[in-house]
Order: sequence, then structure tokens, then C-alpha cells
Amino acid sequence: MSKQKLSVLAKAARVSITATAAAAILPVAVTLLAAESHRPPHTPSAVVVSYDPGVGAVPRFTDPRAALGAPSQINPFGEPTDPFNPPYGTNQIVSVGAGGHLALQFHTPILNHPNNLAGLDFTLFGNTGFIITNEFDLTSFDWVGIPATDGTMFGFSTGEILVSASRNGEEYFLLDPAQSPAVDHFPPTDGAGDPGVPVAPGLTPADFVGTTLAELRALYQGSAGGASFDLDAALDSRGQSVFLPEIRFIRIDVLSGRAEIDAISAVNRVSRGRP
Ligand SMILES: [Ca+2]
Ligand SMILES: [Ca+2]
Repeated sequence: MSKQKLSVLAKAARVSITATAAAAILPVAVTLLAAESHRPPHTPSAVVVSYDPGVGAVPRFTDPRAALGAPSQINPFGEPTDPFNPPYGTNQIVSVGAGGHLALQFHTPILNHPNNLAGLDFTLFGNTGFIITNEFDLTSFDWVGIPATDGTMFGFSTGEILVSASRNGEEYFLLDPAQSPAVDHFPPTDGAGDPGVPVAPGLTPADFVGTTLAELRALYQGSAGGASFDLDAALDSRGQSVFLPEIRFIRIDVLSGRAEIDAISAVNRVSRGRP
């Protein structure tokens, strides 16, 4: 059961829920299932440096280790995640409220390499999704026809969120918000895609109007989605551009509103002899 279907069912049952807290209406058995659900089998490539949930973080979604490892590939129901079906388990995403932050340290440095795909260096995965505009059949608990979106999204953050990067964990450099994508917003995660492949720069939600999952994936071109950042956007304390050849620390500060974080991945490099 996707968060989106749960929301539709909750609406039909006149139960008031927030999109992110959709899991709260699940029966206890399913909540237990969520606790036991999939974690990436490999050792996480990062550790949590610090976490402060701030004000307004979603209750129970406050385990910062949920941000380690690869983006979630299945939801708490065991279904594959895709841009219509984001992760929503308490062990999959961590919530950061106003005044809160999350800082991670990576064992392998994230390089600002000129051969990184599209010049982008790392990708931040949230838990937004595209709204399915098909009718919902309350008898079969399923969408009528092939699910498609009008390009509008749910579960996205509307707050002011800053992302900073550091080589040593002491001196952080702000990534200029004017040159950086929004956190926990567009584009939604596709668990079937490659987390090292950014969605092509320039694509906007408007490009996804009327798309089905297959059409949407054609636009993603193998990407797992997520907001991809360029370390070239780094600013020093005077607001001047600064070159960071590599970083080991990423910090997300939520100034207002709230954000949910699923994962952070490094962008793949185009290697010689391989396209
Ligand atoms: Ca770069
Ligand atoms: Ca996660």
C-alpha cells in the first residue's frame, strides 16, 4: 500500500492525516513490518555527525540513521518505491523541523570532479511523490486505468532549508541556494533508478504533466531522482565563491518548515572509454 493510496483511503474514511504521517493509520501489524523492512545490505558509507529534530519534526521519524545508505527501494508494504510511491517508514526517512539540522560524514570523499555527470556532485533524496490524478476505485482499492500525474507533487517541503559542505567537519561552506535545488522537493525518488545518475538539469515538474510511470522513467533516463547539488555553488563566510575539490561532510539546516531525508548519494563520474 502506497502512502498516496493510504491518503486517498483516509480521505474517503474522513480520517485526518498528514501525508508524511500516513503510516500512522496503518494497523500495528504493518507498523511492525515497517520496523523489520529492508535496509541496504552493504555497510553504510556514512555516519551521523549530529542531528537536532528542531521544532515540528514528524514524531517517530527521528532516527537520523535512516538517512544513511542508499535511497529506499521498497516502501513499508514491501512494494517498490517509485515517483508515485515514496518511502514512508520510520526507519527509511528522518524528519528535521524548524531550527533543526542533520550532518553526515562520508567515509569516501565526495569529489567536485569535472567528469561528474552534469557537473553535479551529490544527490539528496527526500520523500516527495507525484500526485496520481486517476480516479480511485474504493472497491478494488486501486487506481482506475494506468496511473498518471498532472505534475503536481505531495509531501514536499515548503520551508527554507540550507545545505552546507565541509572537508574537515569544522569549517562548513554554504551551497548558494540560488544555485542549488530545493531540499525534499523535485524530483521524487525512483527506487529502480541509479542513485549516482542525476535527473537531467532543466527538467521541471511541468515536464511530467500527463506522464505514466513508464513515460516518467523515460524522462528520468535511468536516474533514481533526488535533488542534485554542485559543489561549485559553495560560498565562503563573505558570500564569495570558493572552490571545494572534495568534501566529507554535508549538513542540512532547516530554518523554517520541515524536511524529510531518505539518503545522500555521490554522483557517478563519466570514465574514459565508457559513455
Ligand atoms: Ca561539480
Ligand atoms: Ca533512508
